[in-house]
Amino acid sequence: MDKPASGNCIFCKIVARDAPGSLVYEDEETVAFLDLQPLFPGHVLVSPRGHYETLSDLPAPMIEPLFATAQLLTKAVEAALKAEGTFVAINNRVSQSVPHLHVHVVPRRRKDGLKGFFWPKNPYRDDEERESIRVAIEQTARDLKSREL
Ligand code: DGP
Repeated sequence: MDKPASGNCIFCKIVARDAPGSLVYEDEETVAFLDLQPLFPGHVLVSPRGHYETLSDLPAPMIEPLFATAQLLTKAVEAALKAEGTFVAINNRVSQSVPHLHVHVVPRRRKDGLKGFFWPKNPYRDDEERESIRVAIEQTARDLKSREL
């Protein structure tokens, strides 16, 4: 399940070894390498080899390989860095500076200063708003799922 590299994509270049990348893991479908601008040392990015921009673009057969590698690296980062936990995240378009899908795996320690660093709390106006949003997402997920079958 491969998609051709995108000419000017830095992560495609890292995958192809045309650009330096501190690789920590690779297999047939995925690569993992150190983030150049880590939140903390040991911050790893896990990517599919093929050029898919966002999680929505990832073909279904690639979901397991990508998240299996993300899980492996979560364990490896915690153990190698003697971290207390990890933060695992994907930016899709908004706040995404490299448009080649990547899962951030960041080592975490209690009181490491990251708490709440990008999650402002925006409560629902009232129960009605929460319920209407719940229903909209539920219906859309059901529609998308039925189109898959
Ligand atoms: P995001 O903002 O979610 O798209 O994260 C992109 C990350 O990629 C960001 O933390 C910095 C990192 N990054 C950008 N350019 C390079 C590069 O050339 N090499 C490596 N290893 N990481 C890079």
